[in-house]
Amino acid sequence: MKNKTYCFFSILAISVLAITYGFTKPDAVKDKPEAMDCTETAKTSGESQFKPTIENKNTPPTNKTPKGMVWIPGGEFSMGSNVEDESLCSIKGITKDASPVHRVYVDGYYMDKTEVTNEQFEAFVKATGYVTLAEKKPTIEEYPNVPVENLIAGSAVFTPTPAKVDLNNYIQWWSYVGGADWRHPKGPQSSIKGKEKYPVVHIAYEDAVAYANWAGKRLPTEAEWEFAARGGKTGELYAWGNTLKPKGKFQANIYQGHFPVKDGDTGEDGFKDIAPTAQYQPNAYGLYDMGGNVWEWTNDWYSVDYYKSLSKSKKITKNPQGPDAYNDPNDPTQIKRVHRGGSFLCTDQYCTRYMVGTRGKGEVRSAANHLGFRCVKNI
Ligand SMILES: [Ca+2]
Ligand SMILES: [Ca+2]
Repeated sequence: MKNKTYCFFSILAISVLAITYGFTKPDAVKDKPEAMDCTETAKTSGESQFKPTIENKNTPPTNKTPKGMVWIPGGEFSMGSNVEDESLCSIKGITKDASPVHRVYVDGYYMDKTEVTNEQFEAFVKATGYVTLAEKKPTIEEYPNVPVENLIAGSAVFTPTPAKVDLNNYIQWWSYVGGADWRHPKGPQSSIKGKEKYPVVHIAYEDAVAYANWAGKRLPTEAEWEFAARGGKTGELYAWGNTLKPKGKFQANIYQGHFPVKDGDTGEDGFKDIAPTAQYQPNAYGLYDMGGNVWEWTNDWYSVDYYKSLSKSKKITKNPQGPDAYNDPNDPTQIKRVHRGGSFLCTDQYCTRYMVGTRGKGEVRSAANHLGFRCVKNI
């Protein structure tokens, strides 16, 4: 375990905490979840900052739509979040990187209906012989201070804890597992046999870009991702509306029960782990799993104050491509890009980043078993 932990920090320098929860850990997290003041509805700050979404009118011929994709018209919309709390349990302040809400315009594009699946990624690997980062042994040149015996190929795997734990220390429920990769999501003994329609995981940024290039597609910008996720609606909390469980029914694969305890996930939404893609209703654009299941890479650098800088101009930002450089003051040495949508590990006790306007982030060479992607394509 010592070696694993050492590798975890030294080799991958993984940003799982950043991927999942953000680094700013408030004192409130120290409370036991059952002691928290949990609500059904997220608190938002003041008057709504959202102005109506104005979709473009142009629609390309439907017979031109690439297989497995849908047309996203683009247009003008209010981007970001004014949710005050990270969770529905009064954890303060972590969503601040998604404020203020600001006005953005994006051109139209096609987007994959689902997260990229194992069978899609396998077709790419068969055609190209591509090897993902998680499958490659880290080199001594990359990590001169790490003992050679610790340089093993692998990735981060969610490992439930035997008992309740303080939620301040994410290392308790993430392990660096040698041999974990997209074909072996939980390590060498696991496989993706029969999981062709599940999202591919253990994908680093460069792996996602390589797939997209091969497929004649690209990764979405953060603005394109959010425009699509909102489905033409204005300022709603989730990709499916304003209520977490309309008519008592979950609309996404997230986490219920006590996090991150072994057998803690009750699977009330139908799945206790990762789910096949498209198991819930699509949003208004026909997109599945824009909330939950696996986090999705976007192409933008992560900068904590990017939204603030855009909103200062008071103009509508046209086709934003992200900031010129990454900037996470809590973790300044890590090169990060934006993740969106949350995952099957997001719980209302702790991380509600399945809320459509909120943001995630991850170190570009780090992967995990709750991180995948989907692509877009220009007209
Ligand atoms: Ca679930
Ligand atoms: Ca997703």
